[in-house]
Amino acid sequence: MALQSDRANGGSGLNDDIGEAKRLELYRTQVTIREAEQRAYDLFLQNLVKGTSHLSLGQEAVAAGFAGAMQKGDLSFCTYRGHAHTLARGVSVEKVLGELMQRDNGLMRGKGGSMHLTSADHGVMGSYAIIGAHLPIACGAAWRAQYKGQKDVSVCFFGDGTTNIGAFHEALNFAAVWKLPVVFVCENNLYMEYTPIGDVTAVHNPAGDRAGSYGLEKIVIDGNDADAVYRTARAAYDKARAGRGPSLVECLTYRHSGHSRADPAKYRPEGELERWKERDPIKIYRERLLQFGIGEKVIEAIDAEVRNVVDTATETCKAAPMPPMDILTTDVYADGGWAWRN
Ligand SMILES: Cc1ncc(C[n+]2csc(CCOP(=O)(O)OP(=O)(O)O)c2C)c(N)n1
Ligand SMILES: [Mg+2]
Repeated sequence: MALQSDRANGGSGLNDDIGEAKRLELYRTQVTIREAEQRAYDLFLQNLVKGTSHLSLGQEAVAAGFAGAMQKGDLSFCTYRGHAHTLARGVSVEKVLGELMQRDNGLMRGKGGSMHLTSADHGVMGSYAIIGAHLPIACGAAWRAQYKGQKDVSVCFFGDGTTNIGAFHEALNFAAVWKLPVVFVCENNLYMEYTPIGDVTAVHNPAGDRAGSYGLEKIVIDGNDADAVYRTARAAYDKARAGRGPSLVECLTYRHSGHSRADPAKYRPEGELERWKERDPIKIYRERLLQFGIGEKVIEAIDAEVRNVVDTATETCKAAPMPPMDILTTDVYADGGWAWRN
């Protein structure tokens, strides 16, 4: 199937429109997500991460590319598979791991856990565990920007399975009618929970083939190539800021792990994972950096720095206390309290 990454100039030709500083940032973000996610899994095996968690191993380029093209003030809306997008907006590894480990130093002092990462200061407007729930919410945020004449863009991430739920279609129609500054990003990792998306979907590209229904361009890109993702994101944000309405981008990618921590992913055909690992986004990007003349030493230094950050964060979180019980009665409502009012 032809990808449309060339349309967005996202092929792997040596086009240096991105620049070395941004490329190094895209690489660092992907490695940070990779290392933090692997650590989250190790900590789960040690029974130090409670509750369920959904990793983005293999999907790092989508988070890095879309966040890398955002401006301060742009808003991200994530699913339960949201560690990657939260880290990509600049939330520290310590805050994320601390939250997964239910520690007082966590992003929300351990109150939300893996599936509810939120940091308004970083523009991370929540992680939503109900499939499709956040697409209309992202429309609301974008409508506010349009109404107030503000220039931020709302960016909403979701999976392939989400395209078969009503809220997806309602949100797409609403955003298109109102020409809202919202970018819908489908991470097509080929599977819903355990079901291949192709088995239950009437079209080949679950997001791309539906775009025309809402008067939008079909955009299907290589979601494992951070440059292709970054360029596509930049074009979509420019369009949104110029008042030319929403975009729907389908990123083809693959999760290396199971759906959630409890899933060994036995349902995948033999060899599929190995084939996708040959197109590992971090492997692709290392090669890209080398093509652009960035030395092995620079790349290895980034790898070492990131490992150090993750190791230090892990130790800090292990030593951090659990939150005090009184946080149960704080921050329940916007006024900081918990008292019920009619
Ligand atoms: C409304 C609703 N129905 C069912 C579920 C259970 N559920 C959790 S994740 C998931 C699969 C979602 O697949 P996809 O949108 O492809 O996202 P991915 O997990 O692959 O990132 C389902 C059905 C849910 N959380 N919400
Ligand atoms: Mg999926």
